[in-house]
Amino acid sequence: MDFKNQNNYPLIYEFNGCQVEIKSDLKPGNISLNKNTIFINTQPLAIWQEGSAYHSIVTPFKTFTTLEETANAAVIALDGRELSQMQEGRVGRLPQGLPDLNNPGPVRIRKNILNMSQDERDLFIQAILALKNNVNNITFRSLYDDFVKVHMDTFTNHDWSAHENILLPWHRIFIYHFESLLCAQPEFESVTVPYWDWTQVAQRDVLPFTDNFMGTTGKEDDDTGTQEVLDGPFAHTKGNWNIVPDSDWNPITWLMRAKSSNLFGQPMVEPAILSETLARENFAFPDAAGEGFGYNLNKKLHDEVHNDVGGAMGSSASPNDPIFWLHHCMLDKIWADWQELYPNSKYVNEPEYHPSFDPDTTPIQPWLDDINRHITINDIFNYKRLFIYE
Ligand SMILES: [Cu+2]
Repeated sequence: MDFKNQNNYPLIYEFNGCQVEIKSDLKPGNISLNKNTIFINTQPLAIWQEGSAYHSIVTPFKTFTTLEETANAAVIALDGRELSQMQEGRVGRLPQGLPDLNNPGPVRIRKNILNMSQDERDLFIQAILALKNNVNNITFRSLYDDFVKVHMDTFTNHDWSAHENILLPWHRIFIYHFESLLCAQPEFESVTVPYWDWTQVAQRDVLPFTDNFMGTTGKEDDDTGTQEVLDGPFAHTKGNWNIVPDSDWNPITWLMRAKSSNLFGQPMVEPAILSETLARENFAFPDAAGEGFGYNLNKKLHDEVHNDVGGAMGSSASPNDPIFWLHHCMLDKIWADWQELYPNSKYVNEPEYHPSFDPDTTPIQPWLDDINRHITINDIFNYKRLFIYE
């Protein structure tokens, strides 16, 4: 172990017009987020160690061997911007690239993962990895990670109602926006987000839990609770899937899922629960059958699959697990099926949730803020001009 710097701390110096202060050395291998060691212009820089390498929240994909290198790289990357804005601000700004919904282009066809060819599934994976590698030089996050951050922001912006009153409309536009970026990439024009029917029994080596699609479960004999997914394209060990810690999120950089005993051997949602949900004609409760379709779907189907897959999927940063898109696409398909079953159906506010939404006028956030696009529930209620389910 190299303790040669130990006597140099605390250390204060000027670098590129910034004052850098390094208060003390860090104990090697400390995986938790540290905001007490490096300060840039007196603001704490969130850093962590993985093995003997240092990372900082400003340059999460880079590794450094000393605290000075870590601090200096952050100063260069900030390029005059304030650290507090980078770390705590709206770094999850939505990327551009959502089509004008009045002029959306060709209708996209979304498929069941079981009905895709292996080439189509490979292309979907490659398109995701390409977004993950497309690092935005404003946010220092990849375009993929911008979507993760926006999803995290829904839990601190309750007026967006993304997991309450407008779970389905919010995620419909969220998936559509993500899909728009996937297929805007030149080699991936044919890519759409597919759906995973989780009323089928989940099994190892059965889609989506295969080594060439989503990978399988978290590490089995795991006393340390790392829950690390070790196979598939999103295994951290393959080098393509580094999860970006957030300054308020545990700095786990690998994809986590539950163990196989939680995942496999039964359907995540019993088919009977899906049919009971589709039998609810009213969107909101209460109706004659009790709770309405929207509430049932949110509390039973939606939550159940997030919790069963576990790990990243059980957190506010659930899009860190790409299975998120397959799950939410399935929920959206169920909503589409319900719309077919009850053609006169409308979106109705759930009485227990606030704020309430006027489907014609209330803008869905954060699209209005971020890309100055006024999108209402009714803009996406008629989904067939945007996409259909095959
Ligand atoms: Cu969500």
